[in-house]
Amino acid sequence: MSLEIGVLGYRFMGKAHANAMARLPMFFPEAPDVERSVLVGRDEDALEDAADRLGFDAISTDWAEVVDEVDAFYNLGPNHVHAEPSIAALEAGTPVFCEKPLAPTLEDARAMADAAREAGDDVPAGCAFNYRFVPAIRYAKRLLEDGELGEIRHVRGRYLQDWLVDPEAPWSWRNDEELAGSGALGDLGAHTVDLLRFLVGDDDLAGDIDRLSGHLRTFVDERPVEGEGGETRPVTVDDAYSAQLEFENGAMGTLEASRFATGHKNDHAIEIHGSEGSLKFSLERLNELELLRRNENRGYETILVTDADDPYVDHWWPPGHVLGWEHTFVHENYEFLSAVADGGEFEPSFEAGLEAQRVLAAIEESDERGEWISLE
Ligand code: SOE
Repeated sequence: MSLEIGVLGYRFMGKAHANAMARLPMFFPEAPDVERSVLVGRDEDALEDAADRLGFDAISTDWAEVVDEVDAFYNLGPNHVHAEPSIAALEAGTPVFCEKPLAPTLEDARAMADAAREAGDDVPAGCAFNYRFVPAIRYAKRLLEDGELGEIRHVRGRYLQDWLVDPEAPWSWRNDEELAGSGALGDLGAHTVDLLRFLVGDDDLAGDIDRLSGHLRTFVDERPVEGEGGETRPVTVDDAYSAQLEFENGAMGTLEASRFATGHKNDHAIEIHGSEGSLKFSLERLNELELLRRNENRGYETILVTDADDPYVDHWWPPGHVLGWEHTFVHENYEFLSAVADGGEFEPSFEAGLEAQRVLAAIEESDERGEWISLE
């Protein structure tokens, strides 16, 4: 029997997840069978067109009619529609996979995590932090868990894009606090915060973030509305943020993201330094991990994470036949849908989404108050 999937959202993320579901039977034959049953949105014509292209059986303009009719509900809409439909689905006992950031506000994220807790462990509620599913990131996690880097001292993460560097770039929901919650902070920073928590958040590594200081900046306050003959709308979110972190074990962290980093399109990079070694990862070279072992005194070596025994790689091509960004969606869909079929748990969960949101909210609070904020 196939799992029937309802998906809210048919643009960028709708396409990424629909593509992932379509790839599963070919490359992950052990994944449960899924049917792209119903695509949800507001505009019927656009929905019809998208459903055709993305392989959905039906469309609906009312998520409330869908959430308890399907075996899993994907919430891939803008941030301001994350909470209500996801909570309704969980209340109906339907597993939910929600795009990041979990919600526009900490309050919404808390309500979503509460709903997930109440739904119980056999109703997976996942937050789609896809970068956890890069093979090189899984490889890095294994090294860290095996203690290869020793005591963690420095953790660095930056996520740079440049699609708003032109002051005439059009206004979108991503520029609006009501709709998005925050700007570069939530959209990009959420990924980095989650990735660092995934990699070094264990108690025997850096542990939780204890306290932080944050700084936000909006460079362009108003943007033209596309096709509206000169009308502009205010930008009410950050274009860039930076933060300093202190971890439980005393490690220091620095974070940064921007939509104004000229020339950088999707440059997400992580660096970790421990007493025994260092590692570097960049999304722009996502098949590689750079590792330095202090005792070997040879500088960084580049590990190509494309071997059959590397995480997820055996499902794809022979060694050296590299993977890309879209594969991360296939991997996370495989894990999420397997959890749905087995009634098992999925990580990153809504709880992980909430933990990331707590960090984002503290960064905003620190910026507003001009002081360090404790997360305890
Ligand atoms: C923003 O440009 C964006 O599409 C994010 O929303 C995604 O989460 C990120 O993976 C790529 O950039």
